[in-house]
Amino acid sequence: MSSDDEGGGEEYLFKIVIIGDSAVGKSNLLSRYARNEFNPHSKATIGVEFQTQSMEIDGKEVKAQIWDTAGQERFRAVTSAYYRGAVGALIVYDISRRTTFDSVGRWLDELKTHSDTTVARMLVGNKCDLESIRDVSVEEGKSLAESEGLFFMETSALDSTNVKKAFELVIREIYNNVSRKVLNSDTYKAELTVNRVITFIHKVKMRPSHFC
Ligand SMILES: Nc1nc2c(ncn2[C@@H]2O[C@H](COP(=O)(O)OP(=O)(O)O)[C@@H](O)[C@H]2O)c(=O)[nH]1
Ligand SMILES: [Mg+2]
Repeated sequence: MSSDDEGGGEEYLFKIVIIGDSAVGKSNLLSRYARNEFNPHSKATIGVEFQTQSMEIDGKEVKAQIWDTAGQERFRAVTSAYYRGAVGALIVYDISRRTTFDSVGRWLDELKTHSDTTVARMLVGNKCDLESIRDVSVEEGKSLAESEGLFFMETSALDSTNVKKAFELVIREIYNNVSRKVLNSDTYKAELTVNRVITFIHKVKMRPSHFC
């Protein structure tokens, strides 16, 4: 419980999932964001893992519970439990490996199949430090994001480019949609009063793009 509770503050908890092919840098994006760490040696994660990271928006504590796959993506076996309740998603590919970009459509389908609510989605072209061996252009990433209605950023978990921005943009978007919804609905107001923790999301409206 946050200290805010005594003062009647609201608390928000949003589940965000990171998906994409194996070795695109999902685990490193999360460790860079949550702990400012980078691991040059890819390690298979054991068990489903999430990390919780807080940020303050409008003076309120907003917590993101960010889930990382346990390496099941290698076997195309990410379970529905992984997606359950997610209100945000980062769909990651590696700009130096085209096959990982080709898989984005499949990941979007899977996300859609398993989510029961609208999800704030961001397409992430990771490893943008590898400019010399780039295999997917910025334009291609941008145009896919536009056609699918996704936010888009290129990131580098290695040199930290845009990592914080990418996560925070998704978190803010979820928050904005929730507060808009709350403002307009007595049901949501009641829910807020009773539970203090809400995990809802409404439609994504803006699509700012950021590049390396
Ligand atoms: N050059 C570069 N390598 C990265 C970056 N992010 C991750 N890697 C490397 O890519 C490999 C796979 O990363 P990992 O986070 O385990 O990928 P995951 O399977 O998607 O979780 C590791 O060797 C990382 O060190 C990045 O932004 N730039
Ligand atoms: Mg991983």
